[in-house]
Amino acid sequence: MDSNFKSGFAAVVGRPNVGKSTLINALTGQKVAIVSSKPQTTRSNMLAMDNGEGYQIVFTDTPGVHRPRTDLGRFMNESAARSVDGVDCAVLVVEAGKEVYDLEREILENVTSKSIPVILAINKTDIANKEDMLPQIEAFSGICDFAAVVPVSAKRGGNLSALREEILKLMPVGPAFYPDDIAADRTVRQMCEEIIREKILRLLDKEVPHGTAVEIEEMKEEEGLTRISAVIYCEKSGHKPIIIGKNGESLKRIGSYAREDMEKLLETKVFLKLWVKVRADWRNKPTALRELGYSDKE
Ligand SMILES: Nc1nc2c(ncn2[C@@H]2O[C@H](COP(=O)(O)OP(=O)(O)OP(=O)(O)O)[C@@H](O)[C@H]2O)c(=O)[nH]1
Ligand SMILES: [Mg+2]
Repeated sequence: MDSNFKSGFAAVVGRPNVGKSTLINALTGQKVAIVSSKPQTTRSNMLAMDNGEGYQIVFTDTPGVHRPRTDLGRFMNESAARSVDGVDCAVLVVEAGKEVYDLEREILENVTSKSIPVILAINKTDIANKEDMLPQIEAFSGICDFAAVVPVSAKRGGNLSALREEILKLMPVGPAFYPDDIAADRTVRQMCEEIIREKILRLLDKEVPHGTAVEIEEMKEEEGLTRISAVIYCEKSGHKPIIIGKNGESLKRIGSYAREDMEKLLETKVFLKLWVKVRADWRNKPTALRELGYSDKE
C-alpha cells in the first residue's frame, strides 16, 4: 500500500441548477448523476467515487438548496444540509457572474458552523461575463474564508484538475474507503429509475416533471436481454395525458431515450415497458415518500 495514498469525503452543495451533478460526473469521469436544465433534478444524496493515481475522493452529490413548498422539498433540503456532516471538505458550487444569494449564505453558515473547510467552485465560466466574476469573488470572500476559489466549467471540462488538486490538499492520508470498481452507492435498479426521471425532466415542460417519481416494478434478466417494467407516478390526473402525449408519443420518446442509456449501463438489450399512474399529491404524503425512497424514516 502506498503510504502517501489520500482518501476522503467531499460534499458538493449549492443552489439548484448550478451544475453540481454535472461537476460530479465530470470529476468522476462517469455518468452517475442525472442532469437537466430544470432546477431540483437531484432529489437525494448520492456518493460517487473519483479514483485516481494515489487517491480516492468520495463525493456526495446533493439536492439543490431551495425554499421548499412540499414535504419532498423539505427532505431534499435536509439531505443537503446533512451531507456535510463529517466530511473532509465541502465544495460550494455557484454560477459565475451572479450575485451572492441568501441561500448560499445559509449554506455557508451551516458548513462553517461545523468547522468544515469550504472550496468555492465558480461554475459555468464558459457562459459568464468575465467582468462580473471579480466582484462576485470579492463578495464571497467577504463572507467566508475559503480554502480555495476555483473558476471551472463542468460542462466543458475547464480547470477541473485545479479543483481536484485543491480538494486533494484537504484529504487525509489513508487507504481507500471503497473498492475501485464501485462508481456510486446506487443499485442498478435505482440508476435505471433515475435515467427515466432524467428523460421526463428533459422532454416534458412546465410543472409536470417536478411532480413525477419513477419506480421499477420488475427487472428480469434473460439471455442478452433485460426486461424492465416501470411506473411513472404523477401527482395530478391532468398530468397523466401530458406524460403520455398524443397517440402515446411523449411516453414513447421518454422510453426510447431511457432505453438507450439503460442499454449502455447494463450492456444488454433492454425491453422497457412504462406505465403512468396518478398518486395524488404524493410529494406531501409520508407513505408515498417512504415507498419512493424520499424519506429517512423506516
Ligand atoms: N454552460 C454551462 N452549463 C452547465 C455547466 N455545468 C452545468 N451546466 C448546465 O446546467 C444545468 C443544470 O445542471 P445540473 O448538473 O443538473 O445542476 P445541479 O446543480 O445538479 O441541479 P439540481 O440537481 O437541480 O440541484 C444543465 O442544463 C447543465 O447542462 C457549465 O459548466 N457550463
Ligand atoms: Mg443535481
